[in-house]
Amino acid sequence: MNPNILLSQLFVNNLASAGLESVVISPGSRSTPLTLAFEAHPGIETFLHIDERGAGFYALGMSLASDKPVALVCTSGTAVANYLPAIVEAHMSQVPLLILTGDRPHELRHSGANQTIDQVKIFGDQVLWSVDMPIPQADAPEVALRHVQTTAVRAYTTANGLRKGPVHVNFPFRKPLEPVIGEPYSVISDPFTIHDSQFTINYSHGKLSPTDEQMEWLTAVLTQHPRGLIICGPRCPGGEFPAAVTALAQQTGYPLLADPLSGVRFFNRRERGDFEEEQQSVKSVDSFIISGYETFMQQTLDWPEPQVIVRFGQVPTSKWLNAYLDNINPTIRLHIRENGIWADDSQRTTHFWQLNETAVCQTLLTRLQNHQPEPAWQQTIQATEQATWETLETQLRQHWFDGAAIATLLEKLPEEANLLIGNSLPVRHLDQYGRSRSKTLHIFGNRGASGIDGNIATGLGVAAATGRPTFIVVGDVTALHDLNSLLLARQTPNATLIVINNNGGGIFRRLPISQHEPPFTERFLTPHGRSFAYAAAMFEIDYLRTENREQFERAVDTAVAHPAPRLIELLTDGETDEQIRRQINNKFK
Ligand SMILES: Cc1ncc(C[n+]2csc(CCOP(=O)(O)OP(=O)(O)O)c2C)c(N)n1
Repeated sequence: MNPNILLSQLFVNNLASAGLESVVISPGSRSTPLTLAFEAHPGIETFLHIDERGAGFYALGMSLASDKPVALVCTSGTAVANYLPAIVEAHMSQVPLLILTGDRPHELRHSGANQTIDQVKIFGDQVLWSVDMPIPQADAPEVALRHVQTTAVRAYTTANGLRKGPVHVNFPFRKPLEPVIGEPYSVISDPFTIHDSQFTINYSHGKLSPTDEQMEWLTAVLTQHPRGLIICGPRCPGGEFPAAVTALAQQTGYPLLADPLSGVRFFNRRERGDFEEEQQSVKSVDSFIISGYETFMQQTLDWPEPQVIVRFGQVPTSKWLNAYLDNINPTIRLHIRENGIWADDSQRTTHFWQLNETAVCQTLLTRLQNHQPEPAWQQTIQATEQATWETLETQLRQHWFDGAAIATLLEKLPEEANLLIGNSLPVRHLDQYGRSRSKTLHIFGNRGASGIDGNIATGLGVAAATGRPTFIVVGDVTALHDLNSLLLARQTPNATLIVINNNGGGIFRRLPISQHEPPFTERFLTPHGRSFAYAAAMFEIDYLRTENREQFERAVDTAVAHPAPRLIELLTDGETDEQIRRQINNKFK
């Protein structure tokens, strides 16, 4: 068999045995051996996107939703470079990706050969590991074959380590790249027929458990300081973490400020037990989860200052929460992150612990069993939260603007739905107008680098990986940026794309540059006058045009009840929307 194909199969077999389940392939010649090897593997599902930039984000979305590495395959040249935006996001948000690129053999590099660029370490520090493979040889020694196997497993486990992220493996292939006509490449080669040894690799890691000393110290800190806050930023762990951290909030009496992307703001808090007990417990957990801070922190708070801040996840989305945290003087600011990645741009963290977040919460809970929190502190914050939402919800009912559309959508999303929230205004509106509730919503966003690129592809990747009802909410400029990813929409009928079309980048209206006309409108706002009806027609997906609350509600109801590849366009006036937002904010000043 062609050694390129044989060694690609050996590599892919070992990726599969390490746990790989999905690959996103883009078409090209130099990657033929990899494409054939994936195509032939029965245990790995193959997806396709012709645009490598979108393919990168599609894989990122799949990986975000499944929390497992997803592989990418592309040919040599600028195809490789098109992965960079998704790789940057994956690196910043610790999302595992395996980037497998076809390359020319060494004799064709730096020679003027067609479609040949320098791909070795092309992604620099944006990947966790970068390997340039040897050229496959027919008579490769056993050690070279074991190297192929080992590299596959190491690539997978490095991407999926304590610190997750992208890994790049570059594959130089010398022609011929294709099987001989008639040769059955699709019969997957058993790795043991490639070479005799029964060599397999098993690679795993555990979790980082806290020490007794750490837990003793923290228990003392929490019991001695009645006024504390727990902050859950984006990308907190999933699994048992939301329940564990909210139980910790109750046990310590520390209100929990939950970012919309933390996995803690929207999750079903019902516990087993009789109905009344269940309602009680949901209510009591609910009262500890605070989500109105982007609004109430715009005013001067008459609370005493907290003494302790315990943080999880990335830097919060909320500007006002970050400003508040920067302006107070607690004794202890502890940040706990098992991946060990610093996330504090105000440089105020006093204690950083690289520990498993859930293990810390659960251990503390057993130690704090008899701890009685002081009620005054929690009551102050809960009262602020309650009053905020009372006013805010009245305002959101009274006024129709893009922020109210996000609040309406949250009401209507079914339990266990996915929401990919686009950058720019959508994520900020979700932060400000998305009230915490006992309903599990899986919320994703590209907040590592906050790009407006690839947002549609990321959402469709989330939809493809989960099969759950998926809603993708983006602005019009964001949608235009990633329009060709609509090519993937028909294969994910569980995904609805909502484009909030305010004819340009509405977020810039919030900035001081909006006072400078010209060049504000032409160079920043960038109105384009496009309707997405034509895009929907081109990609043959359902289209619903909405201009007011009633039409929007009806469109979302349709999308929930009758899933289909669909685009809902919400036409709004950016200037009015911004005025309404300011008017509502002024009620809190
Ligand atoms: C790839 C990329 N290019 C440029 C930007 C800068 N940027 C941030 S928001 C924005 C405008 C987004 O407009 P739109 O998607 O219509 O959303 P809206 O602001 O109206 O919510 C731009 C250009 C960015 N974040 N990422």
